[in-house]
Amino acid sequence: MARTNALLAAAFSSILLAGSSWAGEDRPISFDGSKGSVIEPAAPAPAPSPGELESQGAHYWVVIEAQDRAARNAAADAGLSLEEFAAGKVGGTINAQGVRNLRSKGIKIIKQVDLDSFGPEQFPKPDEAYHDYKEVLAELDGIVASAPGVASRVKMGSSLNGLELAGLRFNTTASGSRKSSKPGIVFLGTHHAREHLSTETPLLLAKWIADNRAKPEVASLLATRDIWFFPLVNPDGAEFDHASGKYKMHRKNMRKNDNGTTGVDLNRNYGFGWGGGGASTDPGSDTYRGPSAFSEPESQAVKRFAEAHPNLKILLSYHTFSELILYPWGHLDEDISDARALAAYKAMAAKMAGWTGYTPQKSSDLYIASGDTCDWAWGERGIFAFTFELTPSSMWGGGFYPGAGVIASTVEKNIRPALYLIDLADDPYRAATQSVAAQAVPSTPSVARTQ
Ligand code: 0X9
Ligand code: ZN
Repeated sequence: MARTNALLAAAFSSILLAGSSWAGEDRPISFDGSKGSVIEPAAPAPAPSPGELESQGAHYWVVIEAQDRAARNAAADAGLSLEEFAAGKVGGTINAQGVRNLRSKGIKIIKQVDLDSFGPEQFPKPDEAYHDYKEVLAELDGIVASAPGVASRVKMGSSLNGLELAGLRFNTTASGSRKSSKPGIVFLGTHHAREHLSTETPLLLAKWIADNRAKPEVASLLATRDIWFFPLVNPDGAEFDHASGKYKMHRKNMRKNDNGTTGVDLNRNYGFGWGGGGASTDPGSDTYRGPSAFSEPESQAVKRFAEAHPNLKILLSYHTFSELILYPWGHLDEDISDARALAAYKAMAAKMAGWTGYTPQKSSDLYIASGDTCDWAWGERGIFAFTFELTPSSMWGGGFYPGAGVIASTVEKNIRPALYLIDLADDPYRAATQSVAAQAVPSTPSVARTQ
């Protein structure tokens, strides 16, 4: 992929969150203080010029003061896409109207950096290990060709611009769209355009499964499960984000909104709790929910896919970044009402956190957001649904653009959780009551791309 490397450490060195551990009433993640404190304390935010503010395209990284969950929710309601969490502060992306909303709510902006001001010199190297859209298709074809009788190419639908929502299915008795009664699980990547590592992870996990299909523990899962991977739910946005050779920090799909702005946040567009908190009505916001639930072909495709496969028991949606494992609810403060399911969710999240080092928590403990994939999957379909926020843990570590060096290690640490969930797909409730067989993972898994 002809795009630039992610040495954003340099680009962002002046805008990062202070390195200290979380001190609030809740403690979503720890922060690696060794990376250094890079926010000067409480300097007044430079006011954007009126021209900047009125520009439709104005797009900022901001760091705001947020001592607790209520403050994070207020920021989410203002249109901030919350991405990084540290003691008393949150970092994220926002448009000009959102900045005005923050100010009118009295939320203190510690830092504000115009994302459009980053020049090519801040993205110095090609980052070609990542797969672009065509390379994703080629990689999927290569995996399928390498595992005859086990893997098949599938299509969930088409994006707004007509790109294929392509995927791969592992099923030894049903290929393509044929029905299967085996317990099902689906792995989704890249609802958000700039989160390119969330394409690589499911794609290369699928490759790892194909490459290791003869191992007894993998073979037994392949024989008894219906396993789906769709690594690129938002291909239009992902292509736009990298195609010019300079990352655009674009989050949404490529919908042309009535007011001239671009994009609906696909992870605010699902129809369970749609229109609630933490989702914006401003088309220019990074968290714009869209004009109606499931207004977008990409979220519609996921909906139709889930409806067409009632055997699906588990869904995992990969995002970046912050190294978290999130489970419902996202749109409500409350726990899900099914106590047995909640125990299973917690057991699964804790187990997978142990393997990855990611922090497990209820989504809304981080911040309220409505219309996300997982609330719909759980609330409407009863599918156990997780959001993984992958590496890195901070903007300092590369944020959305951590470079090619993290791909193999991220895939490697996600193999065991993926196999664990595949195993549990027959009865996720047993996570809380039975010890689930630990899946053997070789110490040096092969996760390299071939296409
Ligand atoms: O905000 C999102 O859509 C997800 N995070 S990301 O930075 N990748 O965009 C997390 C959604 C989880 N849901 C809630 N926090 N409610
Ligand atoms: Zn995301």
